[in-house]
Amino acid sequence: MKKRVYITTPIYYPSAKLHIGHAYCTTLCDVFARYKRLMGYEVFFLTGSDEHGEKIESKAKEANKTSQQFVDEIVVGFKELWDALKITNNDFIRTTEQRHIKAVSYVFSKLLQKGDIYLGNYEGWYCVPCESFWTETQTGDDHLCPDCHRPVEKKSEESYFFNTNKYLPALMKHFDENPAFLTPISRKNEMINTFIKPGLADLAVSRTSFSWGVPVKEKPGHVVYVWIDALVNYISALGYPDENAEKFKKFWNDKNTEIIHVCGADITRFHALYWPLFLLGLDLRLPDRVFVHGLLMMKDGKMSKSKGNVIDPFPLIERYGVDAVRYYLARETVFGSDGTFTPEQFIERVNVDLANDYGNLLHRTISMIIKYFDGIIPTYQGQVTSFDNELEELALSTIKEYREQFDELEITEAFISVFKLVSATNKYIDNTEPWNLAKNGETKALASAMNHLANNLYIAAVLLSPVLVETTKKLFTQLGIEEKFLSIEYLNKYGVIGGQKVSKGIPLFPRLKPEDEIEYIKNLMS
Ligand code: ME8
Repeated sequence: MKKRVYITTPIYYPSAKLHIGHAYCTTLCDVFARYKRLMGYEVFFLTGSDEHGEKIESKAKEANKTSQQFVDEIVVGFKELWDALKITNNDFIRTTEQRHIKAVSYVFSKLLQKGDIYLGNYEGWYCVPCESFWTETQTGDDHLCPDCHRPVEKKSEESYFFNTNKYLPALMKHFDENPAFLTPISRKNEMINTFIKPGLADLAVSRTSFSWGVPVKEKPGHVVYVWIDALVNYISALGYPDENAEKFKKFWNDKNTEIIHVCGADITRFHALYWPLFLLGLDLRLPDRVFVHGLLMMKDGKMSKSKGNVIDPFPLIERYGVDAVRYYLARETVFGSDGTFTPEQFIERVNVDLANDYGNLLHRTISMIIKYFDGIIPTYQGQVTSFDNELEELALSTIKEYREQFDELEITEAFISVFKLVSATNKYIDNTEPWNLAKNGETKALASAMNHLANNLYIAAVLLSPVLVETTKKLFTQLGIEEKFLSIEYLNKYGVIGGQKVSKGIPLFPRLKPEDEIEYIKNLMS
């Protein structure tokens, strides 16, 4: 078992404010990072901003700002969003920082010296928003970008090229030997069929038509292609090119560290093909996993400013709380599949899972413990009824299943498992009928029921703590559980909770009125 994890999000373009799609990726990575920390791993979790390139340069011009001023302002908003979402990144890398620029220059020079990069001339169709060149066949008769479907422009310029075919056999070997390297499997097939089989062209890795980038020091007038620049963030943040830097040694070079890159389906080829090829050129180790998540759409298709269907996460967090937003993102769309954001589903998730199933279970449990046991959780007495037996078995198997799922980045599935446990615990109240046990003076069974309810709530709370970052503390407070119990250590054995004094608090998640809230969210789309 590896005891260290390095997890990264894509570094987003500060060309506009971030939307719910970006929040989706970063939140899911944060949930994973928190899970691993809960399991005792040492985690390094990185996010950042990809600040160079033609698109940013032209946006800044439009706004009458220098490129640096422009990105500085937008990046403030990135950091505010991550604060609001309680993202626990260990570092935030900006590609305009000196530490990064130094690494990009080094990488370019090294690949040039090795002969992996050569000077040539590029002619092709260029998509400015995607910063990508395409061939005649790829853009079709209408000359549209095959990725974003916007018009491309014909361009010819002197350019450096990266010799992709030099390391392709080694990369293919890596794919074959490491089935988990690129998942979900559909993404691997897509890469092989769309890019490898037709033949991977050499990649243009410098530009001369604009200047907002890392200069190629060997050739004035050239700047390093934004994708080399961007991908290098994953190592520059660790101190590369200083291979003796503490973080680099620990989180990249040490084979005991599991390196996981998470990215959206729109940028798979950069992470699964070009990045590993560059790393092979640099004689560096390849990541263990590239996990590709799906894209969130809106009902009317792709999110876009021009369609006016973009959702800003801030007002959602303000109105419904950070945990509701985080939970919705983690639970609604299976991590790895595409999804659709709808206000209706958002409200339903919060109401059904969080307010009804989870919040209500806590509320009912606390009320009964106050009523029947003066607010003190009875201690664990083993399995008194057959319902106790069943519930304990389910709790223990849920913990196991949850861990297996989480380790495979099946984050949504892991939370589905926890909510099955929550539902079964609600059902346990119906089965044991504590009010009848009280009426009939069956104190031992009643005490056991209260203890099982408290223990199951506790287990669910620990398992949900990577996503419900505020609620877990509230639940602990209401059940009188000390903070030190927020640890996986105590979950090995059933029945650790007992003897605490509970207290009634405000509901964890107030029930929302669907019509009003759906209207409210619809009005947020802009
Ligand atoms: O591509 N649904 O930056 P970017 C889900 N700078 N996730 C979405 C999404 C949506 N609708 N829209 C965006 C870049 N994302 C480069 C990355 S990395 C070395 C350089 C998420 O600002 C998703 O993770 O366009 C996607 O891959 C990423 O944002 C693209 O962000």
